[in-house]
Amino acid sequence: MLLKSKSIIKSGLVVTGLMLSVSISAITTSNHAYCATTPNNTVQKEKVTLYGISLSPYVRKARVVLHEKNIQYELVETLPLSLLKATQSPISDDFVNASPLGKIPALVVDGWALADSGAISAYVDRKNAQNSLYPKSPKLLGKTIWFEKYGDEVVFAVTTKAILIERILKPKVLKLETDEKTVQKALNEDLPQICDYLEQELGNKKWIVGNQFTVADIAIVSQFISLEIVGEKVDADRWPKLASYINRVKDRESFKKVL
Ligand SMILES: N[C@@H](CCC(=O)N[C@@H](CS)C(=O)NCC(=O)O)C(=O)O
Repeated sequence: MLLKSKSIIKSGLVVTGLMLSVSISAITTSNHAYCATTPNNTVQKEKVTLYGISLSPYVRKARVVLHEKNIQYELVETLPLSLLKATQSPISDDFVNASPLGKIPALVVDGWALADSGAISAYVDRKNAQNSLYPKSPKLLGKTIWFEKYGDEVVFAVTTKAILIERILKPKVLKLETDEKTVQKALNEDLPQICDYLEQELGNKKWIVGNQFTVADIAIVSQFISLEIVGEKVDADRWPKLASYINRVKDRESFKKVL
């Protein structure tokens, strides 16, 4: 549930119905506190801050995990360090201290910092053991990490790096030209391979690993959202299982809260 929003959006991008706020001028201008009750309805005592922007699929993944695990957090909007420098935007010491590589997301819990969506997801999941996003069985756990990495690395390289960054970040934020050749190759050659693989791996399963919703589902679908942001989507006639899987994952309350 959104409790408060004192956001002053410096640069807003409205793309295919999704409002994406990219705050370039100052990270402190846009803070959102998200509230969740803890599993036993106790008040959460720790202050949890997540640094990043909603446009980032890794930030999306970390936010969905926080919502899945009912952790209350504040989103402090910041671009990664490389983009803060490129756009000559103010750089916050708090963010730099929280993210050794200057990447987003980074999490701070009562002054203790952790970067990387994978590390954050594992930490958040262990904090609240109910409804774990990591299967107990060693084999299923192994597959979960495989598909999480597949989303973070392979799907990212196509849907986010070659498509979203080219079509949105480069022209709108960096004032650079889109490399349309890269976009077309990603859409017509690389994406179909990913869709073929996932369609086959899904079979008749509800989720990508076993019959349990896991961090792998969050990682994969977080990257497919990048496609939708640029107005593209998975062809449901060609990949019906994958298309309905993406909708099923997006239908979870946790995803609805961040989309
Ligand atoms: N493995 C990291 C990747 C994070 C990442 O690459 N985030 C991008 C934003 S989508 C970033 O900060 N890029 C800036 C850069 O590489 O300098 C994670 O899972 O959090």
